[in-house]
Amino acid sequence: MAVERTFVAIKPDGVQRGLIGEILGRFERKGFRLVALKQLIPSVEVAEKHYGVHSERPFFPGLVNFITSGPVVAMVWEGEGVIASARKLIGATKPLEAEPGTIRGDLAVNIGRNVIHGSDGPETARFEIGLWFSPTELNDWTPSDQVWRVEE
Ligand code: D4T
Repeated sequence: MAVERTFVAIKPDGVQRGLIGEILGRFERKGFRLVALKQLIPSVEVAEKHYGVHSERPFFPGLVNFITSGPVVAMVWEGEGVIASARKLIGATKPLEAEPGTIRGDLAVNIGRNVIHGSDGPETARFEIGLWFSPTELNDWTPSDQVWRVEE
């Protein structure tokens, strides 16, 4: 399976609730590589571009207000099949329908406060990484214990 990169963001509710460490730990323990990480309060422009596909939906203004309301932790994770796997770790969009063991299944109850975002496909991942990060913020590296996760 190909090595991919995906964009993941802990939303303002996750940051305010002190869930950063809990969430980062799940991706680390799974065996993915963190290649970029920053905390920022997103601009309305970035938020509107990020959620552009939802611009006609009734929840769009509230969504943009929410995502720009406080710090977000933006990340890029790398690994084999990381795009689909991150979505599995995150769980269903509606937290009450998310399986126990997933981030939303364990840590959230409401769709408008569902703690975390993850890119939903390769094209979205490329777009979102480019929207949130400049190329110089992405670090190429190989963990020294990689041999214990991936067959040579
Ligand atoms: P994100 O993009 O935040 O990872 O969520 P998903 O990929 O799992 O789900 P989505 O694109 O369908 O929704 C984007 C974002 O909008 C919020 N939302 C969604 C909402 O507040 N009310 C709604 O009715 C829907 C469908 C939650 C996630």
